[in-house]
Amino acid sequence: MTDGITLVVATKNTGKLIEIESLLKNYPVNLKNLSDFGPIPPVAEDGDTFDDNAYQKSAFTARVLGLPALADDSGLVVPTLGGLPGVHSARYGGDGLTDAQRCELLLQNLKGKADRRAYFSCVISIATPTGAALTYEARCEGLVAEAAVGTNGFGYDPIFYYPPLKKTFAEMTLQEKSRVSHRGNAMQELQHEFAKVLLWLQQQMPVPEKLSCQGGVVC
Ligand code: ITT
Repeated sequence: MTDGITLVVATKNTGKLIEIESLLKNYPVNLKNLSDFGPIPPVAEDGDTFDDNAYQKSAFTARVLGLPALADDSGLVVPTLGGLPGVHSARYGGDGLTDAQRCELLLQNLKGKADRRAYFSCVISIATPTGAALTYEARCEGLVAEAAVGTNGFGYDPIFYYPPLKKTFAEMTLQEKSRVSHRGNAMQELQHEFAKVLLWLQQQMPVPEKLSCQGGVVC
């Protein structure tokens, strides 16, 4: 926490929010999230790439709130399924499914396939109200497990097996996952140049006009 620059973490996904807030907690920025503000209109998230969608979310939120905003667009890419769920990860199988049902659907769709390679992709976009933005991206390679294992995390974590640690993401602590995950790695890129990013944000933000006061009258 600081009196310095405010950064709004623009996500409605609690799992993502917990990870991002934990990764930024020791950094000199006044972190806010969407629940610190009144309802804001939904963002059109209709890009074909993680990059497009991350920028749509960060730029829209920054413009609406008049504050710098950080958004994450991410998903699980399974090459043998033609890249699905990919950018559609949050809605794979339809809007009404739970995370557990989406995992089950993916397991069903991979039944009998020998190639279970998969990777998580993450793009972090930090935008200012003027629309200028910075982008960080990373991947994490692994396999789709044969069955869901573990209860931590969110989304596809129970079925994403990470061979170097011989665990699914849902069997890892928050810290373990963040050390190796797509989001953790993208955030590390940002953290490496955090001082420069803060300076950049300060330069991008409009300076409020100073009002002078004469005899108690603001003019
Ligand atoms: P916001 O747009 O509000 O940030 P969202 O969940 O809709 O929330 P995305 O459109 O980026 O976000 O969809 C990402 C989906 O990909 C997410 O809902 C999960 O199903 C999956 N996903 C992304 N990162 C993940 C992770 O670290 N672990 C498990 N699943 C993940």
